[in-house]
Amino acid sequence: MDTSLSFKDKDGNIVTFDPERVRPYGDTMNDGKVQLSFTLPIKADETAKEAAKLYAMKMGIDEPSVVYMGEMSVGFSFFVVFGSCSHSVDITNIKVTKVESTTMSMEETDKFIKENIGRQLVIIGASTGTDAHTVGIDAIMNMKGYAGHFGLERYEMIDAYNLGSQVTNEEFIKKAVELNADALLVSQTVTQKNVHIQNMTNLIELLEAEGLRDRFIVCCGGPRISHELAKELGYDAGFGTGSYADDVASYIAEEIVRRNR
Ligand code: B12
Repeated sequence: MDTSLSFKDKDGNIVTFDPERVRPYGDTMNDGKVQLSFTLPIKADETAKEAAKLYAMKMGIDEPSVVYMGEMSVGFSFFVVFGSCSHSVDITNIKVTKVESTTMSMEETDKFIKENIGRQLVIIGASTGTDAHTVGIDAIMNMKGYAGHFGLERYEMIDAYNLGSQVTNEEFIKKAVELNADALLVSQTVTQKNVHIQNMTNLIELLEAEGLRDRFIVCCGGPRISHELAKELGYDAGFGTGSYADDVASYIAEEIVRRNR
């Protein structure tokens, strides 16, 4: 089946969008223009500029031009390179593992919980392990929320506890039991040397060892977390960039109803 799409651009030229061969768009359809930035551990001078160009060419970028070079610190240079890429991707066969739920607004979720569960849900969250980043979990839990989406503390039917950062998995579980939590929210930002994998795996292992895994809905989130990774590590759901309190609140409420059916 031919799924390509032809249309006229602003200058009246016929251009084709082919979902089996998608390329970056710069100035015109299919021109493959990309921009990338990186740092080299060499001082910013003409040799470094040439090295950056050569590196970009080895990455498959045609006619790269260094549009910015700056000194980061002594012996380190930062580059922005612009060029064309000839590769393409076929989007017709892409399958993405997504959290199975319909995102509702805060008001809708509160109403859903009232009507279908009839009590407040206890949700506890933290940035766990050695991770000191709090902005992500605050965005999800704090009263004021993030980007126009109120956090869980604002929900009438959710009793939310934000434990902050660098919370050990042991402390986290202890608090979850003490509060008789319905759901645990783990935030992980640092992924260097796969520390997030080790830490998230450790939480599940501890829960399993204490026979508590099935007692809680366990979710995780962060800039490099996907639902697929979360499932692989034994979590119920994973949320990445661009997710808000609405997404996780809706999921937890719907999941509790699903489990009690
Ligand atoms: C602010 C910041 C800091 C602050 C954190 C302050 C604080 N109180 O949080 C400080 C300066 C302390 C810091 C420290 C470090 N940082 Co820092 N930091 C950042 C920065 C600039 C922004 C992160 C942020 O706040 N994003 C905004 C939030 C809203 O986005 P988010 O976390 O993705 O959250 C959203 C989603 O992911 C999701 N989400 C997140 N968690 C959860 C949880 C659940 C349950 C759900 C549903 C959703 C969800 O919802 C949120 C809203 O949409 C990033 C770079 C960047 N521009 O992203 C580096 C960055 C994250 N830091 C980095 C690093 C390396 C560090 C340090 C290790 C540096 C060092 N060598 O000391 C230390 C960490 C020390 C430690 N023990 O953790 C790296 C991480 C690289 C990696 N892949 O591991 C980054 C990417 C910078 C970089 N390019 O190198 N950092």
